[in-house]
Amino acid sequence: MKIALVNPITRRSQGYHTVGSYIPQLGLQVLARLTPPQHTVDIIDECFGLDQTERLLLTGGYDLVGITAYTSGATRAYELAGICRAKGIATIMGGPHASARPDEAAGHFDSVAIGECDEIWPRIIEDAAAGRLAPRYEGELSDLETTGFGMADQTLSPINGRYDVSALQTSRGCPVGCEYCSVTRFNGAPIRRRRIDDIIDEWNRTPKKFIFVVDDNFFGVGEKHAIWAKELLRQIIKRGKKRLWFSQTTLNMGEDEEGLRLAYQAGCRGMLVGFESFNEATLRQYAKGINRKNLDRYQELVDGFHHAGISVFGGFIIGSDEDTPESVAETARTAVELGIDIIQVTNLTPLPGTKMFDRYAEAGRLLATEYPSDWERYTFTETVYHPQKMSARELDEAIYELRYAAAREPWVWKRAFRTLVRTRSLTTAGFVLGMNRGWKRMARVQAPRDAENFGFTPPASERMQKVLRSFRMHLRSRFTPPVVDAPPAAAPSGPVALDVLNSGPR
Ligand code: B12
Ligand code: SF4
Repeated sequence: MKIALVNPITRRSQGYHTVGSYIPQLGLQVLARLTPPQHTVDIIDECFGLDQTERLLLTGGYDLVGITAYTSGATRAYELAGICRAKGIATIMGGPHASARPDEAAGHFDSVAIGECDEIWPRIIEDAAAGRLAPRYEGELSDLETTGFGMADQTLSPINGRYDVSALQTSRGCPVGCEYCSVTRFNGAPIRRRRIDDIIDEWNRTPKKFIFVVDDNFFGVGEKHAIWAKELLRQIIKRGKKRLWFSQTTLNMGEDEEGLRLAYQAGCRGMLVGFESFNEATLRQYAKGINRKNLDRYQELVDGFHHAGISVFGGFIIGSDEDTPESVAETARTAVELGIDIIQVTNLTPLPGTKMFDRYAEAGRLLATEYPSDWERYTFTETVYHPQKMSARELDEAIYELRYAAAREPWVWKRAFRTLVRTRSLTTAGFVLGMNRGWKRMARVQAPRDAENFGFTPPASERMQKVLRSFRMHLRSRFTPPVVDAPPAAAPSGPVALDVLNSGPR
């Protein structure tokens, strides 16, 4: 059989999700490696654009098209499945959205695979080859150590583009169980670790110099996992090819000096840490106990990463029942003060399959409910529900402004310079510069959609303007010369209410 594995991307936020850098969709490389050798696999990743997909699918001679999808990509996944099915090509959907909404997916695909599919993929292939694809398959949370699952085909490149970095996973699962996240439900609370020898073997076969280690929680929250993670790091130092890398972890890693030192020595230059909020009630609502417990230690923990030479990519989720436009700017301000190197501010988004989605749906607070077409609005760049203390529009305005404030060249350079001072690592500062430039590019690509959404007469509300004025003054007082830059290139030159967008020489 000839198989195509596809990563669909929503049209609405193509730029936001993809321009930062081209990262492999690891699940597809994992399935490719598990495919029996008599079959061939092509990957088509729409992070490189949507234009070619239909032609590639219809002229590629495929017998089976497998599509993964995040929720935001589900609408596009259904569109592609329709195109394939009309031509008689068998289709199967897997990944986070199919796992959350299998019945919906079943209306568009011949078959739906739920959960982790390492173990069942060879059976799916066998069934497809025999023309008896079952309507539904359910995967299991396999023990990665005994089965050896989790290994990806690192050499397989998409047929429609080239990734910038490699992706690799050392463990799956997370015990924290945040209300807005589906990981604990779909990948389990216990952290399941792969064999260290397998990881080193795969590490040494990664084709790129930079690796995104896509673990849900690299360092974990308990001693047992920390001991394992440190042993892994020692083995990478000893036996692994020299690579720089980046991963995701919880805040508590900031207190483990030894773990951080080993991580730096093993090439780690940044960790994505979900701070989400500085408000205790919000953290309680998000069920993010690990952060709530450490709220008064944020500075110490951030410093821990910096002392080891590792930058902090801080994720903030805005729009809780406690948030107001003022608290949005306040969050960004506090993040700057803490010395977060890369600041990601996204709209709270209740995703199907999470407790948060059920709570909001039950309370009738979801705005975007024309499914499946509205799934493409679940991108984290648009408010899809009614916030409590502001309107959805006000929340969008606040985040929109921050997006552009953080997409300004002087800001980007200053973050890198500050990182250099804090971490005393040139490679870490270089990483931060690259990431913040990625955000800048993303904001530019996002500009036409923002223009459509806001008509570039936005942030009109007086309340919002006041908040942003104070945020700008704060930035200016921290960084001299003041933050001044041109508006994003793609932005139309319509009347813009806020000088954060149109100050500067151009
Ligand atoms: C790495 C990662 C990223 C990377 C993505 C890299 C890339 N190439 O796109 C980055 C950091 C860029 C990212 C961004 C985002 N992410 Co993310 N991310 C992850 C993470 C941590 C790991 C994904 C991974 O590679 N797993 C390893 C592989 C092996 O697992 P897998 O993909 O699930 O594949 C297995 C099964 O699902 C199944 N399977 C998957 N596809 C298919 C297809 C077929 C045909 C079959 C049969 C089976 C199958 O088999 C595979 C093997 O078992 C997951 C958490 C998680 N554990 O899933 C979140 C996760 C996928 N991300 C999520 C979200 C929301 C986002 C963002 C929207 C967040 C944001 N604020 O912007 C963006 C959007 C990105 C986009 N492209 O649209 C959500 C998605 C939930 C949802 N319902 O949509 C997750 C689940 C985390 C969460 N919060 O709940 N993310
Ligand atoms: S700590 Fe991260 S991976 Fe774990 S449940 Fe929370 S958001 Fe999900």
